[in-house]
Amino acid sequence: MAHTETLIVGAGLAGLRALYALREQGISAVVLEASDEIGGVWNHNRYPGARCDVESFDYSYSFSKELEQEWRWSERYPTQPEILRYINHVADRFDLRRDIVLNARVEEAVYDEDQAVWEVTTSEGCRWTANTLMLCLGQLSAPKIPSYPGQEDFGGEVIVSAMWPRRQVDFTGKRVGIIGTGSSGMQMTPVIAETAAHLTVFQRTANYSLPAANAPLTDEEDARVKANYDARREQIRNSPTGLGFQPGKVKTLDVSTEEREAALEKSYHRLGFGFALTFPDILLDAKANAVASDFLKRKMGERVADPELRKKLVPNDHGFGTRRPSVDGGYFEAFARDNVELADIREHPIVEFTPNGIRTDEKLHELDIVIFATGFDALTGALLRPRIVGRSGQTLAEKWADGPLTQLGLATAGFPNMVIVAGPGSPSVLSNVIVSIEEHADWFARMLAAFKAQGIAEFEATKAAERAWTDYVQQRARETLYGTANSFYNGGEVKGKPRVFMPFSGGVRNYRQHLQKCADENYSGFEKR
Ligand code: N01
Repeated sequence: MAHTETLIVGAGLAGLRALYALREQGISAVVLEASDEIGGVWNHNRYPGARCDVESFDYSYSFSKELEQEWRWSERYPTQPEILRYINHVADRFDLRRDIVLNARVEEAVYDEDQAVWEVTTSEGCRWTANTLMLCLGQLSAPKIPSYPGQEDFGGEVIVSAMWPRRQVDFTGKRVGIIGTGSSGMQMTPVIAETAAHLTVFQRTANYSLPAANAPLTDEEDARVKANYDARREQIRNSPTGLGFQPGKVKTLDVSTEEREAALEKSYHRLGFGFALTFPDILLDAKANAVASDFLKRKMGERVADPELRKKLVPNDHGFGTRRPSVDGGYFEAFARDNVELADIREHPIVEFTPNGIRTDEKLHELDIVIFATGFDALTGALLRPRIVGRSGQTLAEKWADGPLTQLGLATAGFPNMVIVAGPGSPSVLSNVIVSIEEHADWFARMLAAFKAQGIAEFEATKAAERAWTDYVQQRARETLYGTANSFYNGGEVKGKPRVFMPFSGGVRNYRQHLQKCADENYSGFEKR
């Protein structure tokens, strides 16, 4: 059985960054990665058109000035292959691979209370012990795969967008069906439409989307950003969502209709997600939200010529931002093509798969390839996949049966020496996640170094602290409109999942202040032994 001070689970953006941070603090660490490649979601989501909807300059690590200056992004919004190249470059550049074990899926982690160590077993039967277990398992990394009657008899191919095969999938001459119209489905639709003989998009819920305004990055823009990178990072760290956008100062209904329209129009054309902050109350006040929602519905509608289709493609059952919106590159326009068809499965649900395709209660859609772009068991799904056993034999799944409980989104009582990076209770999916990852990685590394220096062998979130923080997360969420929709923020994406709002909606800057206070108080809310 091998031993390390900290065992990091997952070699995505979080795991690599955590390894770097721990090394900087002189703490030994090993990363266990289930796949045969690093990269996490950027390794698995290789579907056509996959790209990040956060700008390249901001969806990148800030820990190394050299890295910032050396790396040249090619487009405003980075594609999946480019992000994966970046992650691999970072691993090589900082010699991270020597502490990464591939093909090592963690199946079980059991806390040994006598020794104050975690005993970890991988699918290959390898065993590790570690003083600390650090979970870097991602927020949207456990794919949700539906199963329909007759699916096993389908004669074509079924592909899951989040488990995309490494080989080239050729759509030429193929009849393709995409189930799901979240970011993944919306991104791949216009790309697949270009080569498929016929594409059917099966939509259950119409989604808000803004045009991506993607463009190649010129040398001038690259130089301009790199000359002022520190200021840009600072702005990002001090913005509510870690994207650099500051909320407008005036409330939506406090300006004239003309001013309102002009402000929304300006955001719409350039800001992507910044649109939600055009006015400070868009996600807080129902009337303000209705204004922004109506504006976007009009914009989306203008992109669809056919009135019947427009009615279906424009959302009508939730307000903008109450579910995760998309930033798309030609999704609505794709439906103007002769080879693209919308199947509204709210109106005509899928009944079954047949050997030739998918039958709804309206008709049979003949298909050669079906793509499940059906999303994830968000936030808790990946954390609950391994069997994690804390004090007195309690599993994490048992502990979180009614929803996740955390002290500051960092750790949970009954699971000593275990920490979670960018998971529930932290800004996580409501932020530019790389900002949240870096914040946690550095904070945990400093905490573990401090505990090591103080000779502390065991730390554990207190029940009182996790109750107070979890209540506070709920309270902050109640101040917003997030509760008005079913979403993967609140467990609405998986049948039977506890309906609890999971991420911290108070913003990254506010969250950092909580982290700072906790550290300043010698890690209050944790028992130390
Ligand atoms: O998943 P989603 P996603 N039958 O959960 C539908 C990040 N991301 O992979 O809404 C039929 O958003 C479901 O319908 P409904 C980003 O954070 C980022 O697209 O449940 N349909 C919905 O339409 C994003 O938000 C990027 O009614 C079913 C869709 O599948 C998050 O990942 C790119 C169904 C799932 O949408 C998730 O995005 C990609 C069923 N049984 C992803 N089950 C970028 O940075 C689910 N659906 C650009």
